[in-house]
Amino acid sequence: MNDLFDLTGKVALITGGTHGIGMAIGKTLGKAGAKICVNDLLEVRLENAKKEYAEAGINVFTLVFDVTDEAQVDAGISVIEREVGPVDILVNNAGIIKRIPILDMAVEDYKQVIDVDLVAPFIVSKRVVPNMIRKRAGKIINMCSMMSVYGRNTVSAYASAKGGLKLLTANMCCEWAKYNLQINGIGPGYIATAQTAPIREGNHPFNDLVMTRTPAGRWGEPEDVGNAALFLASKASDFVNGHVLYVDGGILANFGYVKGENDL
Ligand code: NAP
Ligand code: GCO
Repeated sequence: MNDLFDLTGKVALITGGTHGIGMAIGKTLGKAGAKICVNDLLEVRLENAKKEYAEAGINVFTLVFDVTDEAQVDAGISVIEREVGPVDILVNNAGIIKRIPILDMAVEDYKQVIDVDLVAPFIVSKRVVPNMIRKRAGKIINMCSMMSVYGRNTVSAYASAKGGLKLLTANMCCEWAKYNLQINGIGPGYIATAQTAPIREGNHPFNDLVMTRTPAGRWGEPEDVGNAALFLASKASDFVNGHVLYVDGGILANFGYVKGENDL
């Protein structure tokens, strides 16, 4: 049974894996035996992450590149292929969000979110996949969101990107599953990371919404997502393709209920 989740000898790239969900995925896949590579925009983030991974017993390979820049992605992946090996597991995790009402949002802001959250997974996957096709094996995990299926006020760019990423995942499956590549998404609900800190900390009223809409009654932890990523990165998911696995404590199953109402 353990062999199903053994990633020994696999090379995994987690984009933006220097903290939050990406780091939780990196640690989980690393503990399963994968060689972990992470990139970020800032060297200082990578240096800090290297120490944290080392405390978890993981010797992470780090490099700076911007996932939206095709030339930087090509150069970065070339370094990984030369220094570590061809990428077997790609986690398109890097992402941003801008919480701005549509009428107040500059087109440039909208485009920036689309570039990082939707175009970048296209760029990085295009660069990594040829070696996966050559090897007739590969795993791609696109970091979607419950906002791949829901909208909410102020996150139009983010939901547009994550909705698109859900269907980009489906299209990657249609084109690459025949080469024994499995391409899936993970759709986290509300997870306690730096990205959600502005709507979670300091008794923010959004906390009440998350608590009443999440049947599990808690914010998710990055490790909850890391565990789902291990499944989608392992042999256990070899016949799962084009799927988005929601890790949301039941939010998508829940229309909602009156706060404080006893379960009937
Ligand atoms: P986070 O704490 O903001 O981390 C995002 C990471 O992406 C950071 O390391 C960031 O680097 C990196 N990044 C951003 N733009 C980049 C670029 N152009 N090139 C390279 N790296 C870049 O976010 P998180 O909460 O861990 O979320 C990780 C992923 O899960 C994102 O795709 C997010 O949309 C998704 N997600 C999060 C939640 C949640 O509730 N937290 C729920 C659903 C989906 P810097 O720090 O250097 O900018
Ligand atoms: C928000 C949150 C969400 C989460 C996540 C939910 O402002 O609503 O940031 O977008 O990040 O995407 O799945």
